[in-house]
This record gives sequence, C-alpha cells and structure tokens, in this order.
Amino acid sequence: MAITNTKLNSKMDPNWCSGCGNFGIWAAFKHAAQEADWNNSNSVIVAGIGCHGHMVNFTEITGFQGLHGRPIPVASGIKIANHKLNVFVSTGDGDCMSEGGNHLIHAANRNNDITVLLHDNAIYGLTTGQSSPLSGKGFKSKSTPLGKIEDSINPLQVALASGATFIAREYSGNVKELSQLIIKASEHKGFAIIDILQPCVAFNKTNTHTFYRRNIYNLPESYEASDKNAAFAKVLEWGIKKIPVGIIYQENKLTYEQQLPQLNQDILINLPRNQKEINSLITKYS
Ligand SMILES: Cc1ncc(C[n+]2csc(CCOP(=O)(O)OP(=O)(O)O)c2C)c(N)n1
Ligand code: SF4
Repeated sequence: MAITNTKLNSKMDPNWCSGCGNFGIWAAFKHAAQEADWNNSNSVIVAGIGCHGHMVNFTEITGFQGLHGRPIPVASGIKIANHKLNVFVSTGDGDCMSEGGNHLIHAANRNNDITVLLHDNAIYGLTTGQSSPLSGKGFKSKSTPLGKIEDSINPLQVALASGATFIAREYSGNVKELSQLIIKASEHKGFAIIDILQPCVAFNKTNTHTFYRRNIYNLPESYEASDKNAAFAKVLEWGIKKIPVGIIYQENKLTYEQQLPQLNQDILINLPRNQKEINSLITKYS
C-alpha cells in the first residue's frame, strides 16, 4: 500500500516535519476512509491541540478542533447528537493522557461508541519538545534536562482498567496494518482506542522509527483477544523486542448510546423539540 495516497487530501498541504510519524497515520486513515466509504456526510474527526490535531485540516472529512485535551468529550457529544455518524478522535499523548486524562477514563467507562486514534510520540511536539506523561523514566527534554523522574503512564493499561472494549496498538510506519486496524476499531460497537507509536523525528531521539521497527512484534494468531487477564499481561509488556502490536482486547458490551431510550426512535437532532420550553430555559439562565 503506497503512502502517497492523495484521495481525501484537503486543500491544505501538511506542514509536519519530514519523516514525522503523523504522515503514516494520515495515510492509513485515508486508506481506511476510502475502503470503508467514510465521507463528509457520514463521518467526523475531532482533534485536540498539537501536531496530531492538524490531521483534521489536511483531510477532506468533516472535522472539529476544540480545546487542548478535550476532543473525547466533544466526540462523545457528537455521537449522542447523531449516533449514525462514524466518530473519530485524533489525540496526542499529552492531549489524551495529561490535559485530557480524565476524559479518557470516563468515556471508556461509559463505553461511548467512538474511535480514539492516539498519536503517541511520547513528547509534546507542537510546543517543541517537553516531556509528556508517556515519555519514559529518565527521558531528557527541555522540561526535564536531568531526566524524567517519574515512570511513564501506560495508556492502554489505563484504558483497559477503565473499561474500554477495544484496545489495540500499531506502529505508524505499518500503514497497511494500521489502516485495517482503524477499520476494525470503527466497526467495533463501543469505546475503541489504538495506541499508535508515532515517532517525532524533531524532538524525540529515543522512540525513533528504528527503535520501533526493531522492537515491535505481531501478536500470534493463537492470542485470545477476549481474555481480559491476558490483555492486562500484554499491555504491561514493554521493552527490548517486546512491544506487541495488533488487537489486544475486544469485548462485546452495550454501548452508552444503545442504552439511551431517546435514541431508539431516531437520531437526537431529528426528534421534536419543545422550542417554547427551551426559550424559557435560556431566558431563565441568561
Ligand atoms: C489547556 C492548555 N494547556 C496547554 C496548552 C499548550 N499546548 C498546546 S499543544 C501542547 C502539547 C501537545 O502535545 P501532544 O498532545 O502530545 O501533541 P503533539 O504536538 O505531540 O502531537 C500544549 C502543552 C494549550 N494549548 N492548552
Ligand atoms: S514536531 Fe514532531 S510531532 Fe510535530 S510535526 Fe515535527 S516530527 Fe511531527
């Protein structure tokens, strides 16, 4: 699969650094969108603030970029307003695990039917290279010149413990595999997250393309993704030649939206509204 797919490009040319892992994620998403027929009228991408967030500007699919750390609640709201949409979140490791960490926990717990693409470069890219919660212990950066004191947070461990029903990992350079994984995550009914190992060539000299190419391995076919204990063991695996990629956990469970009786009849935005009541509420609280 070529990385030069130009369908679904917007009028803006990407301004990511040459070699940035975001190019692979973007290509994989566009391939997935073409194959699954995601378009402006049936899909939306919500992004946070960071280099990752520019994906909405470069892709010809309806996009929304809100506050740093808040794409998950915005996406959850969009899904409730129109549960027929395919709703994607493009978020960074700072965006998702620092400023927005609480939102990940609660959306996973609710099993909101959204697909989170975590652009995991283990650094704050846009603000030119400070440590993020996912940078490793001892990692030296502008904000931790003597090395990071605390351990890194493991995003999939947090997501699994919080109740996420689809958990996967892939390297941004494996465009074909990532593209198929994005389709599977979107087809999953419930909260899906893919931890995408995305090198930041400008500021992270540890989590490089070479590092990931050397150390990732595919989960064997015998791996049982419905076994939660096995999934916990897998998400804890990290180290030399020990980074499993593929679907780590998948569970069938009612989504938040399936349990909202209001959504049984039609999408929320089509349901009749009592405008008089809404106007009186607005007047009362304005
Ligand atoms: C509430 C808030 N805090 C801080 C910032 C400044 N800021 C903008 S992007 C960013 C970090 C982005 O890092 P990450 O989410 O990992 O995305 P990346 O740029 O690496 O893709 C920060 C701290 C902000 N815009 N808003
Ligand atoms: S700063 Fe890092 S994450 Fe941002 S575009 Fe450049 S390589 Fe990519």
